Amino acid sequence: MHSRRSLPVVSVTFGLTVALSLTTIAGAAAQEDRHTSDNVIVNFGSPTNLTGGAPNQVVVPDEAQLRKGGTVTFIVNGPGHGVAIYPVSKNTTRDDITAQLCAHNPVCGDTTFANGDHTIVDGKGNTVIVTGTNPPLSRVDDGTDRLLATSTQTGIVPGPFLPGTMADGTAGTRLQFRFEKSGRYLVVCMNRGHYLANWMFGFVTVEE
Ligand SMILES: [Cu+2]
Repeated sequence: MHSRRSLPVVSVTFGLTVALSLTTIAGAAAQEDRHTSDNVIVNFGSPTNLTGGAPNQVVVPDEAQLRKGGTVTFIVNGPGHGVAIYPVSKNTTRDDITAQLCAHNPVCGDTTFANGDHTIVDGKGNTVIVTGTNPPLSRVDDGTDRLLATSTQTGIVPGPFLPGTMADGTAGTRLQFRFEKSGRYLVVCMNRGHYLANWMFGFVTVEE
């Protein structure tokens, strides 16, 4: 599989050398590396605040860029997190998503919001996640078009959250996902309070 995949790369490189000098290619590649790469680390939970609560419930960076076929390694920090990945339209912004989550003033004041039924749409208005209510759905857990879910509910049993890096230095879950298709992806915490009330989500953009 690896050798088959590498063949087109060889022929593309050969084609480019006819038109461009090797120096130009190296320069272009170096420039591209500043924006995209094959492997990216994303902290799922703040790496500097491991005790939980809203300050921990962030994705760092909340915008990651990747080449097609590359991987994101999620390092889970702090308690109570589960990772889910959904494709969204390329024009979807962070503001598009937060506008549909619990309003912050400066934090979400509506304690029942996270247990309500919410439909999250992308920048084109297409439905991405329908949460349903809790109970019975104690996770953000819509399987439609989802690429990954670490803590999904089976029957009436909610999947456990992932062990995260702890304040005593205990290493948290390392979870690697390979993005085989270009596009834009929404990565959300499956913990209803983290995502719906405290906006724990980020994006991965995968380029050709
Ligand atoms: Cu979380």
